[in-house]
Amino acid sequence: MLSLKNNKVILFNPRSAKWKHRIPNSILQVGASIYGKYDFDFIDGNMEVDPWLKIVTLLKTGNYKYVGFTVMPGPQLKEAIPFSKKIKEQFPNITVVWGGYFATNQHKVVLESKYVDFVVSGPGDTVFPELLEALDNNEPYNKIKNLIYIEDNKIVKTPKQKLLNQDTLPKLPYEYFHKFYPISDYLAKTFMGNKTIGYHSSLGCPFTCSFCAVVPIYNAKWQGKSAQNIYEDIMWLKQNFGLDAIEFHDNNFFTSRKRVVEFSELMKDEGIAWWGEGRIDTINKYSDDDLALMSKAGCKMIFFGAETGSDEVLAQMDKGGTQTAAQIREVAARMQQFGIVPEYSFVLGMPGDNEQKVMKQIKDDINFIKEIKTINPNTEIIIYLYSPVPSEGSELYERITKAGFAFPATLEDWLNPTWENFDLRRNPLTPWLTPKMIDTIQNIETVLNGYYPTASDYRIVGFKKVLMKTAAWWRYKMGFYILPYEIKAMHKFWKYRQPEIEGFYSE
Ligand code: B12
Ligand code: SF4
Repeated sequence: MLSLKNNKVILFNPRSAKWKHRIPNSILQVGASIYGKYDFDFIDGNMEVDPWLKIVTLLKTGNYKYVGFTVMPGPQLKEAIPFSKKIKEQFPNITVVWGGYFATNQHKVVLESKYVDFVVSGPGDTVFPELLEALDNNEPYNKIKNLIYIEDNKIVKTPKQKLLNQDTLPKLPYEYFHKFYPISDYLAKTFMGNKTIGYHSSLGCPFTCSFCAVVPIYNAKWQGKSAQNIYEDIMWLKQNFGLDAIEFHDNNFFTSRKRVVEFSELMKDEGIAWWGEGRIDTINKYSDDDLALMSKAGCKMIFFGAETGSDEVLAQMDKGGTQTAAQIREVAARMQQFGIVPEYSFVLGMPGDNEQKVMKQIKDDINFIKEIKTINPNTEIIIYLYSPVPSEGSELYERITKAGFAFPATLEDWLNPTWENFDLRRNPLTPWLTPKMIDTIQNIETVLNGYYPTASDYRIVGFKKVLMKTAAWWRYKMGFYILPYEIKAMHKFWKYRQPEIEGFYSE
């Protein structure tokens, strides 16, 4: 039954990229949960020149009662925070609900701001419609799972829901979404194909890396849609919108070998290219036959959290205990054999006992990255500065708190540009990292991106690539990374897109 006229819902995706954005799967999936039960509008901040005007125009009709925001750390906060504040000031009867990674991991400051009424902590698939129903009928909501709210000045957290069987979830309402924003506007030309879509086939991750935002939300649980179900969605998108490439946005697409092999069998004659994120130790258990099949089925590149070349630091990160430097080398070599590009991300600047140790680790990792490039020059390297995630109670969290690190005390403090840089892992504000260390890491990153420009930015070819490589090669070979302004200038001039910040370059 559709809701009464004045109970409509707005689902808002705040702007996350300057241009060529991904389809906003978070609000699409939340939309699926209320489709047919509530009237709702999608607003994608990425697609609107003035999204606030759009929101306020709808709210002024008096037909709306709820606004749901999906919020990741970083640029999305620039719209999520001021818009929520203005909604509360101008429309105090509207219920504001936040979901997503930032909302969940930073729920305390979010709720203490007083302009967010509820945080949905983790999946919202059954929780969101239940919450709306309870609010609509003036019924208690304290029995609904995955909710965080303030009652009597105290933060209340309801129990966590077991992860649902993803095949039981409703299909994403692509056709309904299409009425608001044409799906074709999200099909991007990337290094993989002319019509690339972002698709999310599973929730959570079975591992517990101590630095990862997924862990406090999913507590080492994972659930994925079946290969058949994913295949059907993809074929539907292919038939209706001509899609020819997919970015799998799952935290860990390759968790179930059986599912990946089944999926590859289904995909092997479809001519669709794909990319996904996985773990080195998991993929290393795949046989050569599996990898050959995946390659045949269109797998072009796999993103791996390589993190560091130190076994000691890997153990400290709690990578599940099985990833080693030797495996990182081995997988780089194996991927080359099957024509799949390994995209390795490294996390530099982890806490150490003293300054010398932190610096030594950074230098060792830089040498390790160069070694990987020698093993497989096609390896894409992504460097992050270690930014802590507040998984309260964890050993790492205790350590960084003792070392003097603290998160912003208010929600609006997150809008400070230094915290945006923190979110983007450009400047982690961690007390054990000196400016010299940050410079060292960022300079090597610039030189590396000069000598080995990412293959995902397919505009950097021909003379651009040659010029950049020439400018960077002597620095790279001599290990001389200081002040690489000439390379920075080229990156700026050619608008080099770092995939880790805004996703793959696309048109
Ligand atoms: C696609 C994506 C992006 C896209 C943009 C997405 C967009 N919204 O437009 C791009 C590439 C731009 C991007 C960038 C960044 N991202 Co990002 N991104 C993702 C990714 C891969 C998928 C998100 C997604 O679509 N999920 C699919 C939906 C269905 O899942 P979901 O969002 O979790 O939604 C469910 C629940 O959370 C909840 N829910 C979510 N929103 C809402 C809202 C309401 C109202 C309700 C009720 C419920 C609800 O219900 C949903 C259904 O169950 C995630 C990792 C992941 N696998 O989720 C990282 C992730 C969210 N990103 C992350 C980060 C850090 C960033 C960056 C800040 C930095 C970086 N380089 O990684 C940048 C900068 C952000 C920016 N520019 O705004 C982190 C967040 C970590 C943290 N500390 O909280 C994640 C978790 C990746 C990771 N493991 O580190 N990102
Ligand atoms: S394997 Fe990846 S997604 Fe899973 S906990 Fe570790 S870093 Fe997070």
